[in-house]
Amino acid sequence: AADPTPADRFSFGLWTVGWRANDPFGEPTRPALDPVESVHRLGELGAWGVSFHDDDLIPFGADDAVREERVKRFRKAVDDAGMVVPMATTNLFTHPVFKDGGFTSNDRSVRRFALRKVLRNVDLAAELGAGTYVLWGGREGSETDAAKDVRAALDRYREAMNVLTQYVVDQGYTLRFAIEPKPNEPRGDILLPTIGHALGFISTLEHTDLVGVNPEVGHEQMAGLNFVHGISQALWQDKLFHIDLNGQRGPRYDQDLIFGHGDLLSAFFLVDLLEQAGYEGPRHFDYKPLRTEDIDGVWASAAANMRTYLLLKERAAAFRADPDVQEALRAAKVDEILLPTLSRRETVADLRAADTEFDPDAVGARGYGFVRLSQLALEHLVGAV
Ligand code: 3MF
Ligand code: MG
Ligand code: MG
Ligand code: MG
Repeated sequence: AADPTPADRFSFGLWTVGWRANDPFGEPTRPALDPVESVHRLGELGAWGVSFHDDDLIPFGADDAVREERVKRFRKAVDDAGMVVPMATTNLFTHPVFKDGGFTSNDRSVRRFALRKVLRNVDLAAELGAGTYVLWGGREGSETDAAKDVRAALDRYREAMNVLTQYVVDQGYTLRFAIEPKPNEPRGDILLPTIGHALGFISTLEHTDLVGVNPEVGHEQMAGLNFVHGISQALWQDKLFHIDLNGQRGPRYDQDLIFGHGDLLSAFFLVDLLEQAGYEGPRHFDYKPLRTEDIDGVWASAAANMRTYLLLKERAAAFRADPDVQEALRAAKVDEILLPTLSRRETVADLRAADTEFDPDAVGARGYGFVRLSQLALEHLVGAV
């Protein structure tokens, strides 16, 4: 059951396995990978989809002939592998032109160029049948508060989103957009740093129904936040359009570890949540194969992401099915939170009248039994049950 199949809806960015392991202090340790090779290998490993940035596929500034040829080869590889392209995105961060941002650069000509770059790749995404278009604004931000009028930058961000959503409506595309929050790196501070900031921003947009979030495990954890809580709220607001699964060890640089290789307990509860909630989107991995690895290690790392997800899914199902767990959940009143706090037709006066029946000292003295529940989860996770 830990062997992935397309029914599991696992997908990978071309930039993940294709990362050549250059970091701020060191040169690449691996040769470039042909996207066609990546598609075939990922397909053989049981992945269902591949996603891409425009520049992963078509070199920045390539002419139309090169563009057409690259797209054709890629499309053929995806078809031959029996795979799909569930998501596409734009590189608005590598080229120096984007050093002060894309949609929110102080330079208006850069903002116009960024929009043209996105629009062009939105057409390609629609052509390849993608359902989601991700926007990670890695360069939208600042290092000094003297240099950015954040309120105006948010106006420009919103303007860009309104242009893009109106464009897909006008073209009759079925694409939806997903904003990917990140607190910092590469900018000192990035706009829309967390799921919560992004959800607040989205609520101000013209086509708010067409825009959701693409949260990444490590990005929320870089901000010290609980990813399971963030994903829960995104689901609760029907805004979890896509997800970037990976691993991170607390607040530090963006590690992009294999899924589960960071906070494993959080990964367990995340899989439990996604499966319980019936999340139907892609299980997309956005990770980096360790810089120490050769190409065999790259494919081993891709397989490890999927296997970890499936193992956690098995463990989470066993946790839910365990009679001891079910009893512990009841004892901990985990299901009681499903009951509305006021009964139907109960008034504030009725609520007040109930005060006589309530003994705060007695209730305050009662234990909730969360330790037992938490330990049961851990024991299922480590296979002790
Ligand atoms: C950076 C990221 C990005 C986004 C990607 C998709 C390069 O930390 O996570 O990966 O996921 O741009 O929009
Ligand atoms: Mg990351
Ligand atoms: Mg990332
Ligand atoms: Mg990401």
